[in-house]
Amino acid sequence: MASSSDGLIVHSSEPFNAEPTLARLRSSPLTAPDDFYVRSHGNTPTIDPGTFALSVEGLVATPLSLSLQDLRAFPQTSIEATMQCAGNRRADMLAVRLVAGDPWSAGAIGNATWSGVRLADVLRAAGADVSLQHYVGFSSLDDIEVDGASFRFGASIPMSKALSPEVLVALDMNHSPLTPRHGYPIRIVTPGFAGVRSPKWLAAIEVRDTPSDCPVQAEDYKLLPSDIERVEDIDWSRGVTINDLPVNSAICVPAAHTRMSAGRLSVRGWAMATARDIVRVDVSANGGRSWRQAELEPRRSHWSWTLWAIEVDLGVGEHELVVRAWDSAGQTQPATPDETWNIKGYLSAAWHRIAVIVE
Ligand SMILES: Nc1nc2c(c(=O)[nH]1)N[C@H]1C(S)=C(S)[C@@H](COP(=O)(O)O)O[C@H]1N2
Ligand SMILES: [Mo]
Repeated sequence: MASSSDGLIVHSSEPFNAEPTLARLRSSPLTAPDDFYVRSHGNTPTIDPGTFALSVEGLVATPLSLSLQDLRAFPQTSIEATMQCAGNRRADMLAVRLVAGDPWSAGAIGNATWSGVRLADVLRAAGADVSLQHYVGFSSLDDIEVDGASFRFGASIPMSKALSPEVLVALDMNHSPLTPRHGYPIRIVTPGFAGVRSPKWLAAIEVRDTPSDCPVQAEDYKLLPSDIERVEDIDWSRGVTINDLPVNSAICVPAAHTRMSAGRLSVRGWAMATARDIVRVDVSANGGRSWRQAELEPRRSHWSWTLWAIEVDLGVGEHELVVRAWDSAGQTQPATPDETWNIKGYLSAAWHRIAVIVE
């Protein structure tokens, strides 16, 4: 694993996949675009904003072709929302048994203010048939190659989610135009769903009576049962489409394997339960034998993460710091990653544990 000049931890350079260090991630409630993880399946397309047009098609009364100016003429909305990859924290599952995919630490998550047009407004303008049996499909301009097959990125969300006011056709991230790596000139932002349902470099919106048939939707980002232990044995029809994400949390500060002298240590991190509130964050300084509650920062938006902090006193020796979060339904995280192990390493959300050494 190499570090790029801009300081992200790079898992692969082509396609570009990288995450910030956890200390950097925790340094601000709003993640700057340069600190925000990048998960790309293919190239970063160069798109001419002057000629760009978004098409809206499929089960609609009036197909549309919308320039960036047309999109800016719709009512504009901003929403602060956390985006998280379904593969975030995969490294913990990899430590249990081999999994397919990049070994993300706990940094494939970021929180930003997204601005643009409500997807529901665009669908309404096209006279979409908004039956709740329908899906809204998205196709993008990046080229992906997997095992010799080439295709463009595509994904879909159910109509019920597409009509929800938080789902945006976004033009701006933290009040500046999207950067190329994050989808310039436009992307979908689907708060509360895994990042894969937020297509970057969006080219077309299609109202459909079936989910997208792009392999990204049809053959990937599904939770497979644990008896599928090898990539060769994957049968996608046995997988469940991943949309919303389980309650999760991580310790960002201190870094794992920090050495310090005895005394007080500030422990800080993130917690996330997508659409639900985080109601409690427990921290242990003895591997999970006893717990204290961290202080929660007020949640800034219904769709954003909850940042937490706690001070612990540590004597000489090696200590295992652990965090687990609880959501408003009383759900918490599994103690170990083998409880939810799956061959693709998705939804890795076990108690996050780090060792610190006090000398
Ligand atoms: N067109 C396109 N959109 C995409 C992807 C992609 O590879 N191509 N990756 C998806 C995945 S898996 C995630 S987690 C998020 C990551 O968004 P980011 O790179 O802006 O953090 O984008 C999603 N949208
Ligand atoms: Mo992702």
